[in-house]
Amino acid sequence: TGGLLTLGESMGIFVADGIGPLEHARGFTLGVAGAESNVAIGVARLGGSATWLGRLGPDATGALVAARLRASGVRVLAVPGEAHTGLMIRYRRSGEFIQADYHRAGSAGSRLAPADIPRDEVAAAGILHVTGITPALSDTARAAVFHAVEEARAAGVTVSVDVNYRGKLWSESDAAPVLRDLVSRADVVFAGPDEAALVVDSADPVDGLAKLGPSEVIVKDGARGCTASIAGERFDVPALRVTAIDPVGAGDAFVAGYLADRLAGEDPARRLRTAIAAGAFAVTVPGDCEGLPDRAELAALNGSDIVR
Ligand code: KDG
Repeated sequence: TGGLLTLGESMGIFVADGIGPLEHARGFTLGVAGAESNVAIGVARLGGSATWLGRLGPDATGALVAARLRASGVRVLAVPGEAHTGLMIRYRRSGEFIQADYHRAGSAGSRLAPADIPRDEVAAAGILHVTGITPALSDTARAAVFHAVEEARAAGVTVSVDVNYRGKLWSESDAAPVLRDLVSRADVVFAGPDEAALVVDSADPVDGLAKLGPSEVIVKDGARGCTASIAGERFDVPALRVTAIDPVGAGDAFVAGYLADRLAGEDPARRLRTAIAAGAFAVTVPGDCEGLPDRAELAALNGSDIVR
């Protein structure tokens, strides 16, 4: 396809309406969560071709995940699993303090395995995108990620990694060596400042990550914008000022913006501007992937030069 191929676990998510302790929540909005599928949706909205691969259970939640991804223009390679599809519950204890319960241990998605990865799909991709969430899910899921990465490298396919450390899934000491190994096999790496510090001990997180091997390192820092080193050139791009409603999914939107423009052959400065704008859109809308913009919306936010 020459487009984006990503793999991981996608889940149903109940997001409590309103703000306060979960015990007082009355209504929930049902959606789809999963960092990798958020990126796939973001790329598709921006006009790129995007495929998501993962295991889904034989249940209504699995059907929901597949249906919502397809409705967003993502090609779904669902590996049938016997276990249940994972679920999350998220609520806002206060306006700024967002909490999540995972119900994903033993899920279909967490049982992803190397045999689930079709070699021809990896070889045909323009970019393989994985995150540091999947290796935390199980030994087989970890093996699947590294297997896909090695297949991509062997086929000359660009490997993109979002470090995406999730403290609810594994400890920093378990995660650090695995994430470092993953980063060292990547061409393109995205990390937050804390994630960079987990992976490398360096005064300059961008340089530290670049020394592990990736030629494109992007450190995203929310409202502070991003710093990057791309083919040896440094970039600092400020964030756009927007009214933040829900920060969840902004990092995925950023990655989607960057990768969509990379697939479209845009230069690094343009990719970063699209990434920043897509992230800005995501924080203005509740939900993990509902706020992801299309090209016309990006142009409306940021002036017509953002649109191709
Ligand atoms: O980046 C947003 C994700 O955190 C969310 O969609 C759920 O994938 C998820 C996770 O594992 O936390």
